[in-house]
Amino acid sequence: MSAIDYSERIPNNVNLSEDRALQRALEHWQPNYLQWWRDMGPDGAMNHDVYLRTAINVTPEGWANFGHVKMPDYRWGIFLAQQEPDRKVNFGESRGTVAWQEVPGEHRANLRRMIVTQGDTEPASVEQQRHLGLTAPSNYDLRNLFQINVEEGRHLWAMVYLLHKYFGRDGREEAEALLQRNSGDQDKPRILEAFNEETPDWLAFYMFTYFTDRDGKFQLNALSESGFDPLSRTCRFMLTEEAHHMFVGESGIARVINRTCQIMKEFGIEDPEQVRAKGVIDLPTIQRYLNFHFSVTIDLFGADQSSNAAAFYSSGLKGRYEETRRDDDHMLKNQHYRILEVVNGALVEKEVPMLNSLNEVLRDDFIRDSVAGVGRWNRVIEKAGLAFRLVTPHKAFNRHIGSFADFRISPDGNLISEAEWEANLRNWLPSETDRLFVASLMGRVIEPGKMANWIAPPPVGINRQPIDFEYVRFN
Ligand code: BYC
Ligand code: FE
Ligand code: FE
Repeated sequence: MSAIDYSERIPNNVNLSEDRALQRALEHWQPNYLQWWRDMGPDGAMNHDVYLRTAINVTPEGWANFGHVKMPDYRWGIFLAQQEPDRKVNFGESRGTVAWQEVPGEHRANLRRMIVTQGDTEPASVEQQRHLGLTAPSNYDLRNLFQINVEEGRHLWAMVYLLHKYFGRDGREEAEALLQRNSGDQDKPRILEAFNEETPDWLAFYMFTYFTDRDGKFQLNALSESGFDPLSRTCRFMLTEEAHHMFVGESGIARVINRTCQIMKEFGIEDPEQVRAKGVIDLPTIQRYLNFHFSVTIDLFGADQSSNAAAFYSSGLKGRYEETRRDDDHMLKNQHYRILEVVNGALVEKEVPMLNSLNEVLRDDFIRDSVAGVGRWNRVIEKAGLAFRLVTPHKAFNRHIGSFADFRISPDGNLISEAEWEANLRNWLPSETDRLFVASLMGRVIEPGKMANWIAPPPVGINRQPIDFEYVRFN
């Protein structure tokens, strides 16, 4: 069952044609999805021929092929990773029992909520990115944007399949609602805060795909440990697509930094205003964007102390990052974890029950992974012989979720007054002026091989094609 059937209206490897009721329900949802894609998907791009990869197999070897397609004709489908024989529930109270192929009644509400939350982020990101095609820095980048967009669309399909197949009428209603909420909408916003922010320019886009898609990596990894086997298999396949999204972010920022450093060296300038005058993005602005996207993204892990997180874990629904590779009892009942909290005007460590801290555990894993890539960006600056270094802000900085939300904390982790916060805000987070400056650089460059002035070319093309390949053709 690793090959995918493309002869059906909805490509799948789940034998959809054998479940006529489900097939009908999904075929009924499909035109609504396509309507949403036309209304809320990439602006003005429906007729372009885009060099996209399409999944054709769920085994790691040769799982995708590439070719020019118009995005509305992309074959969004339902692909589950191969079933592992004799898979067990690997953590929590039911540890050791056979993994569930149906939803355990007592966990139905929690499971639905998690699937809906996961599903909601996918179309949200497409909505956030819908105007970026109009200001792409190159034909190559434009293609990468659209590749990410169609795959996030497929991730929505992945969650909608689970809702339709396993949650009956309320699942179908949730699937409809996923097309009705919209990013940033006053009345019907997306569920999680970061997905209601704007992604107004390409610096924001690369930061988003570096940090926020990485939340996807960690959440999907935790869900791929689920005792509910269909969720596990769905998420495992989604993760194979996710790697490219983070690559676009990491390499995108590296190219921006590379170009800025090149100009700084060439003209022997360091002053941000002088750097800006050359039409490239100064490093302090990149730092402020980093601060914003990092802090908004770590909010996505939820509160540091969460009884929801404990319940999701104990009931075997959501594990830790790489749960099955960890060497402990996978119950965590009497274990503890150190979290930070504010006591008498200072951040102090406190030992709390591990089960309630699992959001924090995942956040800390995410932070370690994020910091590694920031180190790679710094090597680009170092190679250019410049002293500037990017840093990830303290995890308590600019938080809106969890125990730090009530305090003002500087990027280096000091509790500060409201006045100090206000006085420094424009040094720490992108100001209106920063955003206007970055926006002023965003002109559309689409001739194959050409790059906008503010970004270096990528080292290699996509799927071994040259950098000046016509990744997107315009009609
Ligand atoms: N914004 O007990 P807590 C991706 C709410 S990204 C707004 O800590 P919990 C992608 C929370 O709902 C991966 N509200 O919550 C990336 C709760 O509300 P109630 C997305 C928030 O449930 C890029 C209350 O605060 N996947 O795939 O333990 C492009 C107390 O919080 C937020 C998932 O997130 C927030 N940031 O943790 C495309 C996986 N945080 O009950 C795609 C599924 C918390 O008091 N979701 N709240 O009304 C989950 O596992 C959990 O829902 C969360 C939240 C980890 C998100
Ligand atoms: Fe996704
Ligand atoms: Fe993604």
